[in-house]
Amino acid sequence: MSQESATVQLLSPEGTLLRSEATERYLPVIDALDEQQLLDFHRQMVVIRRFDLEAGNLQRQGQLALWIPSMGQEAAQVGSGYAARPQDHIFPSYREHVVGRIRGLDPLEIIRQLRGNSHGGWDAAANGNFHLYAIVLSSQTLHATGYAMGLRFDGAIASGDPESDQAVIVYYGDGASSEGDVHESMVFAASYQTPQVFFLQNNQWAISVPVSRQSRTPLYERAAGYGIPSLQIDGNDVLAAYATTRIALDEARGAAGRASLRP
Ligand SMILES: Cc1ncc(C[n+]2csc(CCOP(=O)(O)OP(=O)(O)O)c2C)c(N)n1
Ligand SMILES: [Mg+2]
Repeated sequence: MSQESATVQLLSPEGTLLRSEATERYLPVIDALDEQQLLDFHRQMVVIRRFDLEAGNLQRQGQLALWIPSMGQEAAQVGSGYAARPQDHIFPSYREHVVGRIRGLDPLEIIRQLRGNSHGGWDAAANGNFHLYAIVLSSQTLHATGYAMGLRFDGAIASGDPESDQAVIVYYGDGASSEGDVHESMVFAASYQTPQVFFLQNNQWAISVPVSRQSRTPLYERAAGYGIPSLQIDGNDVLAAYATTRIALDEARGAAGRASLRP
């Protein structure tokens, strides 16, 4: 995947699939989906919004210490969540409730954690390799890169079989991208050519600080400085999230041309 400047959008505002030169690269990935899978995308987005509203209400009633809403980020999360293959490892931030649900995590586990009834989370191995939430901003990018380095050292990548080669996806926010941990992660990811996707959800705010104060350039362009290919997608477009993440993860696990690299 090379550096691309236009924002990837596969759905029109009316919800129809855009078939054009700009989208043709992604269409085979979308055309491979059947109607049931598309309905599942929609159902997951609707269900998690309802769950999110209920949890927000519980927090306002004093039943939860904290709630981290996912409203408005459903499409980015559902598309990328379904793009990961079963053997992949997911390192979330603290907002990817529906990604956890897609990987088999009971969302009540998240409620238990934020109610203080569990001491930190769930068993990732028993929940689709969906790792624990990270409240310390960006720390998960280091965990993800370390894990992805391990995959390379173990030879778990680049066999040419996307059904067994493993990859890693890590979620983080626009504010988190200002933390040093992201810089260190990207340096190691590029140096060791890790089988990994950095999925930055730019919701424009880090609590009260706008993204315009965090960066003078679009955040996805920073990746070029590390030698990491990147692109920007419309986060409200579930099909764009699915297709771009599926392709990026498969390129990462395939590690084309990099198999001879050794630590
Ligand atoms: C290392 C660290 N510094 C500060 C905080 C406090 N904090 C929690 S959320 C947040 C803003 C994060 O913004 P962003 O990365 O854009 O993610 P979003 O919440 O918008 O998804 C901050 C500063 C923290 N959790 N960890
Ligand atoms: Mg943000």
